[in-house]
Amino acid sequence: MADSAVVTIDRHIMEEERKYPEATGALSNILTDLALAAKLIQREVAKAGLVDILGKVGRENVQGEQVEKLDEFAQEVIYKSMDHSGTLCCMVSEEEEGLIPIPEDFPVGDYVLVFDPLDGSSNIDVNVSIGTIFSIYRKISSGERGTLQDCLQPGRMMVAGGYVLYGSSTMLVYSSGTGVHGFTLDPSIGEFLLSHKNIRLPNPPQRYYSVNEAYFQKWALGQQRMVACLKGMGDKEMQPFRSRYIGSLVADFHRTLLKGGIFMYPRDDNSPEGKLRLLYEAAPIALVCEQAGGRASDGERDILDIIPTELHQRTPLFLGTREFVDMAEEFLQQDPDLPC
Ligand code: P6P
Repeated sequence: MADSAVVTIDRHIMEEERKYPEATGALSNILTDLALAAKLIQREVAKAGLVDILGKVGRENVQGEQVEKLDEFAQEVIYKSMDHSGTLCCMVSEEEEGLIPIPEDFPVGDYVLVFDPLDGSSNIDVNVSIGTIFSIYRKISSGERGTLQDCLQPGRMMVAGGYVLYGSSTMLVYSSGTGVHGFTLDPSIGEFLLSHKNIRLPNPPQRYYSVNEAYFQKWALGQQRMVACLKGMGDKEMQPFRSRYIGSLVADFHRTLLKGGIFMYPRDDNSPEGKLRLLYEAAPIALVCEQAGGRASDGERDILDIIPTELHQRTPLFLGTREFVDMAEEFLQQDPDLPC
């Protein structure tokens, strides 16, 4: 296909589906519905400063975090875009404590949607890029309607995963296991157009490290030594790194995907399992990262190999350029008294 071709996300999804003669079209419908939900969310995010959709709704979500009005809006949009499609057997959301069943009077399907409707929502009021993160699994239980067993699958079982970044432009980036493709929303025609075909982490990478250094004192020694070395404060000659940290996972990862480097959200004394959630933050981002030639680890093993035990379990997260993630694991597993 000529690179100048104008390819909408719907056309791309259909062309991907044609590669699988046995495909029923259900996965395509889910992805198409998610693209529609993204457009509806983007419309509100874009005018957030103008209408009364900023600020908080005065309640906490299951995470104990203040729910922003846009969080609630995004949750509702995705739920209502997906609940009647007959493609899902259940859903899991960052905003809801338990499994979200499909309403009794709606048809059910063979897929599970796990999503964070609006990650980084604490950044909404200051106009920092935020994102929607999603992952899709096949139902593995025998029943018609989804169960916890269907939701607690390792990332390796994901059939598709990705994110929407509401930034200077709105992009939908996803993988269904055959590479990573990015689509940029053209608001003038309301279409996501293929703008980044087969994204690969760059080689050589930009030497960016991305971590919230405010927690330095709470980190394990290996984590402290690594960041000291990345800053040129160790006694090992190392080509210098530069620091970039936005504090919005999708934005920090998207930069890492396009430029290279390493993003880290390590465990610390206050958060022994880290802050980020495995199912709907780390795992879908890890799929995209691996499919683009990178690595995603919890500091000891691949994120996609972790078998979840709880819907909202947290995990430390190190992802980006393969050699940098490998280096992070070495620091974390090394004797802390070794020089950098
Ligand atoms: P900290 C945003 O609140 C978020 O959930 C992620 O998007 C982001 O990577 C992380 O938290 C930032 O956390 O502790 O650096 O403010």
